[in-house]
Amino acid sequence: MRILVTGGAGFIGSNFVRYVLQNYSEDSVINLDLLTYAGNLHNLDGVSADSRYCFVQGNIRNRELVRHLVAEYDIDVIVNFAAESHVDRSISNPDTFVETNVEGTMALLDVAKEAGISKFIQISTDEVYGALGKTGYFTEESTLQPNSPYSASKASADMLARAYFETYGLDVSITRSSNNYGPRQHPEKLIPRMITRGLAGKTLPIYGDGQNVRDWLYVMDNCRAIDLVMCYGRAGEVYNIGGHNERSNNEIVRLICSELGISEDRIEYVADRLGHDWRYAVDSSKIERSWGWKPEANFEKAFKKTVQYYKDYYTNK
Ligand code: NAD
Ligand code: TDX
Repeated sequence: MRILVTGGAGFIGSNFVRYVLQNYSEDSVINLDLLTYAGNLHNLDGVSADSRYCFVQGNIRNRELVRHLVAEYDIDVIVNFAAESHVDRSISNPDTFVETNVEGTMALLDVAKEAGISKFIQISTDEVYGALGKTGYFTEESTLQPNSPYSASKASADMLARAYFETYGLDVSITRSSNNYGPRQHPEKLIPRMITRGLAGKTLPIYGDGQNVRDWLYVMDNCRAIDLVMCYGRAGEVYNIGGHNERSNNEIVRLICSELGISEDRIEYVADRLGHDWRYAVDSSKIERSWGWKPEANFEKAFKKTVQYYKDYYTNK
């Protein structure tokens, strides 16, 4: 397959590019990424020399460019990771979230439709379902109730993707995963932020009372699931991907203190995020039933490895 990956210089996209090149000797990857503040070509160190890989700097909103790439490289599949992905930034500056996440996805869908692309994977998020209380799980049938400008823009993109399937018959599948952790994540996000601040001797700012819960999924488990959806996903369907691994923010930050050997006194409780979703938890029984996928990472081991990655990356920089 010839795969157009968008946003492949970011966290999940770069892990996915590596996953594909390592596991499929016949496949090639074109990586279209604008290199915003969140894109980092170091995430692709060691990949660039592979003759099956090509990087193009550009905007997913640029239809001409996307059209050209699809024709030039005879693309079979588009996997759209490109997005503005940080909730806090969406609260202070929502415009770019609509531009990239909504208009950008629409441009890709348009080109895919025109070119007769055989598969389009929209990478979405569990945040489109809103927030949970102490009990319950998001299923693929849960109502979309996005609470932040970020999740509202992702939900809008999902609705467009659905409409392109229903109206034009474009073969679109949508994945909605829970919070990913692992190597190559931008240090604005909880886990790398706490590790890098911890290493720099700074405070560890937890929003509110730190009791908010996220369902942590190792990034390579997500890549395996996306690969299954890319190969076997049914047109017009949504697949939830979760880690069965709920942790409060307090628990995560305390674990980081213990891994770094620093005092929990460094934790500082700061003003809460506006509209802060209390709990996310994903029911991924559909993808488990469909193809036997399960999260395989052992959290303790994968978390240790993740902390070590950031320690190495930021001390060797
Ligand atoms: P990221 O912010 O690390 O990477 C996003 C990438 O997209 C960057 O390389 C950036 O340069 C690129 N990009 C941004 N705007 C672009 C544009 N207009 N044109 C081309 N490239 C552009 O994000 P991530 O954490 O890797 O998330 C990837 C996708 O997965 C996103 O769609 C996000 O909504 C979704 N997601 C992320 C998580 C998570 O925990 N990180 C969980 C669920 C879903
Ligand atoms: O400094 C912080 N302190 C803090 O308490 C940061 C950055 C975060 N938090 C809290 C907010 C959340 O409850 O930690 C939790 C995780 O925050 P983020 O890392 O910003 O992730 P979240 O808001 O849960 O969204 C993430 O998961 C779903 C990704 O950023 C999204 O792109 C994805 O869709």
